[in-house]
Amino acid sequence: MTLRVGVVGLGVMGADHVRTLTTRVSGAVVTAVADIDPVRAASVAGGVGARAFRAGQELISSDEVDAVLVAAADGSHTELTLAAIAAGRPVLTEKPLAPTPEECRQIAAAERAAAAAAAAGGAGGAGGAGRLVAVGFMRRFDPAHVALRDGVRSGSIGRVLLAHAVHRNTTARSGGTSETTVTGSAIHELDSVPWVLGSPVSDVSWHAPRAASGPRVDPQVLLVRTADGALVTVEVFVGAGYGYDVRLEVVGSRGTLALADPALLVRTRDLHRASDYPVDWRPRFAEAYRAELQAWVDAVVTGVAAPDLATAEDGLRAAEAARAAVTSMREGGVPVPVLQI
Ligand code: ISE
Repeated sequence: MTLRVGVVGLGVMGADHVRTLTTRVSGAVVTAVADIDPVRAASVAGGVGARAFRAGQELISSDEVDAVLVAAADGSHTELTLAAIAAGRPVLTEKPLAPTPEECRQIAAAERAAAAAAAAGGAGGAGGAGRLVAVGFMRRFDPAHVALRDGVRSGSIGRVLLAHAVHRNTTARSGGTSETTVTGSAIHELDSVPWVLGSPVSDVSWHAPRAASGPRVDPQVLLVRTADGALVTVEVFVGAGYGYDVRLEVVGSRGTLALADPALLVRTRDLHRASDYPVDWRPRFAEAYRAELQAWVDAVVTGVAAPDLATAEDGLRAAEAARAAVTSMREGGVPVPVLQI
């Protein structure tokens, strides 16, 4: 079976996912795309021989797709994901699953209800074990993050004590706020760090130096404690200016493990040594996006859950941790417990 995928939202990530699904993922074809900009929808559709829709809801309910990828604005994730569940369409929603924990709970509840109805009717869930919803936390498919997770979980550095995460963008997206730095950027670490360490986030406190510039506080630092007592620093600097730079080091009782420098080349010349940074996340995580999309397609086609594919519950856990961070931001940086699910 070739999975017919519809992609809703053709901005930076949606367009990239169309390219990846079309050229680097087996077992799937993009048959429909939707965007509020009809010119953009027609252009992307024309490039891959898909049908262009103006509204995501129309694409979701059309009989031209088997599964849906939601890459539209964060504020539309809830309505589009709920529509996919209602239509019985497996859906991969870009992070965050939804901007608030309440919306994530609504999605998780709708997925459970759909799974129960399907079980009563004898049908299985597309993502395996009744799961229709997957969330685009692609760092779980980054080979370096996978190796880091495996090394930490093997006990090779002893008991985990600390971790240090750095997440720097070249330029901040326009329209962002101090809160969306947490819900739209730090959300990656609020999923990947507990995933690497194997322990959920228990509390978060928010900190910042004097604002680097403008109303959006940038950089920000989250001090995260995990349930098994590790202490993690998460620096997010969305206007760092020099390049896209994601780092993670884990400090154990017997040693450390860290993501290696992802640069492919190092130049030496005139007494200098240099390597390049990518401009944004797409080149840095190209293999992660490909592997994540392949895992999602395979899970939908076979009905067998992909172990590392983030679920609606994972999206909710990250949203609850983000809520705690934003609450701490508004309350002067006090540690705020994370509501456990
Ligand atoms: C962006 O939306 C992403 O998801 C990137 O992976 C992240 O690094 C960036 O900070 C976000 O703005």
